[in-house]
Amino acid sequence: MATANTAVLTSLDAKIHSLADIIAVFNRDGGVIVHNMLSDEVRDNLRSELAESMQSTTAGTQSSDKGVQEFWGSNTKRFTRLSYRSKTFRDLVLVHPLLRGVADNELGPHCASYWMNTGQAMIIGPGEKAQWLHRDADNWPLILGPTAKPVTVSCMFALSEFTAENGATRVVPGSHKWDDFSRKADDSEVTQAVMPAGSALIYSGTVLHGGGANTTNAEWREGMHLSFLVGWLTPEEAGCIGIPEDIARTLSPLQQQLLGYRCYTGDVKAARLWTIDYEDIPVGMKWE
Ligand SMILES: O=C(O)CCC(=O)C(=O)O
Repeated sequence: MATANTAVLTSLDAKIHSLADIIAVFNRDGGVIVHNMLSDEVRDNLRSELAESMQSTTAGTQSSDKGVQEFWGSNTKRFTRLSYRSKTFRDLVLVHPLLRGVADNELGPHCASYWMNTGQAMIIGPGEKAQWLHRDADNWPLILGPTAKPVTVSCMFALSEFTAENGATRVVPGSHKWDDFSRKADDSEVTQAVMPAGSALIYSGTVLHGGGANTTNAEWREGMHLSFLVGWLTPEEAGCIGIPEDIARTLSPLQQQLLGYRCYTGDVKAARLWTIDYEDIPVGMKWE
């Protein structure tokens, strides 16, 4: 007999609930839906600044690796360099105060600073099948496990409405606290982050999740992922290569640091990572 589905994701509202409320649910469930993370105006600007890339990017990967092909999805469009492609992204999403509040709380105790792991459009097209469930911290397997410290925090912004049919992210609430990370989730433990446009799913690097199947005929689910990573680990995206120096020079120190235009220093005596000439990265450096 099939087991009843008991998996639930809690929805809060950025206009009503405090950061402490959001962190409490995030800690309990490993994921929380937050409504009103993006205003209509910000979302419209993001969509129009990213429209050309959304159109011109072809679905699926160019990699010949079968694992990458399957993970990516054959009818899913992905692209990064969002800070280069969109001023609204770099000014209002990359430094989103609520998301940074969650990341400060989750990652702050384990690093001197964290940086962008990746900012990635994840646009799931009709006919796409469900992605395998995974943990974002799978990227760093030697430090993944039930007793490991958190190293990454992720957020999936809904640029269009996320429905059960168009591929809303599948999540296994509570799986960040499992004693055994090799355990497979039962169907009854999986729910979906169904949410209106402008909302976001903020989730732990150790919660099981994956893109949902898109069973619609013509709807593209427009997701925009942003994740942060402790500054002493290598991120998924080469953030600073993705944004030219002439734009980087105009950004705030925080934006520069999140994008990898600053060195990592501070939590261990004399630790200095990601340097040039063993100095902080001088934006606008002359290449001689
Ligand atoms: O598209 C989604 O909803 C999630 C995708 C995901 O988790 C990933 O590609 O790492």
